Amino acid sequence: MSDSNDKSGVSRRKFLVASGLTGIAAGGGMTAALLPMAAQSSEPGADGYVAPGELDDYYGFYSSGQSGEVRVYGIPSMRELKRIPVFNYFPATGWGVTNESRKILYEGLTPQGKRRADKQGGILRNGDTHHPHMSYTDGTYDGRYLFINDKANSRVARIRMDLMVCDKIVQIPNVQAVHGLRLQKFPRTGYVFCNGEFMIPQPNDGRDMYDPSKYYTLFSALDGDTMEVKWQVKVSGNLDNTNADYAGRYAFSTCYNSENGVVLGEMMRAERDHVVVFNIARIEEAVKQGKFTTIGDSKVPVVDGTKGSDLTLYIPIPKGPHGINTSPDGKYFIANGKLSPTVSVVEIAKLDEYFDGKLKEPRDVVVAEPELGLGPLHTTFDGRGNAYTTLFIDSQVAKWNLEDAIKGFKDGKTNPIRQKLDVHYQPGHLNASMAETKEADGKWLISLNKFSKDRFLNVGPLKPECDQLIDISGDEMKLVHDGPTYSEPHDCIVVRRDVLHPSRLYDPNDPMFDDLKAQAKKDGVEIGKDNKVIRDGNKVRLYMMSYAPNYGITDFKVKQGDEVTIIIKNIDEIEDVTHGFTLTNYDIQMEISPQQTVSVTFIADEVGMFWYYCQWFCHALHMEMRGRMMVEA
Ligand code: RUQ
Ligand code: CUA
Repeated sequence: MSDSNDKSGVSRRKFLVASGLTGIAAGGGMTAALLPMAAQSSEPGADGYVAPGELDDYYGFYSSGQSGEVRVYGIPSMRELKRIPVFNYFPATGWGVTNESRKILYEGLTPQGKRRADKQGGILRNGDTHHPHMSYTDGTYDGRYLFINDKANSRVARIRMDLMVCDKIVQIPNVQAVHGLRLQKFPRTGYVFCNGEFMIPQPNDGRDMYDPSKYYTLFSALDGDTMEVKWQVKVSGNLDNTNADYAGRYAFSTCYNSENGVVLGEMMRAERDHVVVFNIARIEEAVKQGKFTTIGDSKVPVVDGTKGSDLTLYIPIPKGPHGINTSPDGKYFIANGKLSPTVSVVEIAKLDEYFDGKLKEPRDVVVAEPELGLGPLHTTFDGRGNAYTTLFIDSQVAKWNLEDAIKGFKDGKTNPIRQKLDVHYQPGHLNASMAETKEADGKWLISLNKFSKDRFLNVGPLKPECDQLIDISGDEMKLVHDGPTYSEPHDCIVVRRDVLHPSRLYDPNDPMFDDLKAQAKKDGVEIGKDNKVIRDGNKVRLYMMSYAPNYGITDFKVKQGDEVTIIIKNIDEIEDVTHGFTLTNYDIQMEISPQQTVSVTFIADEVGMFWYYCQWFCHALHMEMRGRMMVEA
């Protein structure tokens, strides 16, 4: 497939061939002298500078916390390229307005979620995204999908990477606050693993509310292809972050509240909490053998993985562990101590030994526990044996060597710490280029700092976060860029650009348009060929095309109270000529990108003449691209 990031010009193509070679050159020792001049000058510098007109080497996919969306960045320039609406309402594209997006936002909700949505016009309005992760094949990104959690309303969404548009959302039953989310890395995704963070009465129908000793939570596995929840595991304690190995055998989650406390003091009592390891084959076998229950109106099989179960292993970890990160060689995972200055390194091969009965003590799987500094939250990797851990309280990133940490655990003296770099301020997640895959390449690291304080112009009490770009290609980490990000990315992944091949236009044959085509067929209309108004009782369906700078229909009339559906196909085939449809004073606004068909349904309840117009600046005559709806009494 051709790199869809080139422009049509010949010079751009040349550049891309050349930059493709520089990628190889980095690993293969090819000299820059072999490359055309343009390529030499357009390589992003060590300072992360990407010249005007040049493209970044990586995509960054960021969550947005309580903004409920996903953001796409260019790395290393840190330029924001796009916002993908997911759990939020987004007027620019009509997310939450169009029939197509409303179906995605509604159909995967639980019965309780649907009741809530029904009371507020059919959508849940809030989301809290934390953990964006891209689908894998054989341990590295395959560019099919991005998955993301919603802590606020306990959902998981899938984003199609060819369009960078969300295509499925499911609400996870029997849990509150889906927090940690990671994907099966091998042989492919496969499972989407997600943690229910808060412990709740089960079923949560009014029983046991005042008896927290009966609360519990669940670890869930959904199928990334169908977006069905396949099984859930009842656990002891709560669940924070999660991750998976590179062999398709285990998932593991941190727990910061093994005490089952409901107030802060109770949750902090124990010196050690734990990581729970899920033995996937054993869980699948238990489900197959019918060793499960169900909860309330949910049909999802729930197996018992509480302490003592042979489906799980509980590893005691100091104290309130938070992030959990698998090393790109697949050998270790690291649980970050948060309230302990240590991180705990677990050797994944030892999990096999434990489950085979060869190790007796759960702590026997821990092979190192270096003390790094105050408030370790998350760790990332450079693919050269080094790990990088955020220290929230110290406002630093600590670089340390994994093998030295293991050595130091045995000999009591080898110091694994290579460098500590100040970041500004209070870092949470950090992620290095391709570090969540076996192809970690150790070029760039992004530290997502929760506080920016004095780093930017003051914009009032609510300030942006400060995401910092760090060059990790050499022996020393170098801070090269401060980037403000607003409410409030938690995490990001950094993906080599050749992994992705986004479309330039919509494909009119995409199954996403099948529902509209089926309706059109019943109406005797061909979408993209006809401009027609169909009356069907008090339902009116208006089919039209848009092409710069025209709408296929410039006036139509309906009766007050009619249910009106507008179906528009943008028949322009020129890249980036997006149109829109805004119906003034009817609160309707949506995007129509080239070769896309969208629809919106509303009640024509206000009598009078109402202009509709194109709100994406598409043409010199863009202002003139409009029409009138007449609503007769
Ligand atoms: S968690 S700052 Cu929501 Cu990813 Cu650690
Ligand atoms: Cu079409 Cu503006």
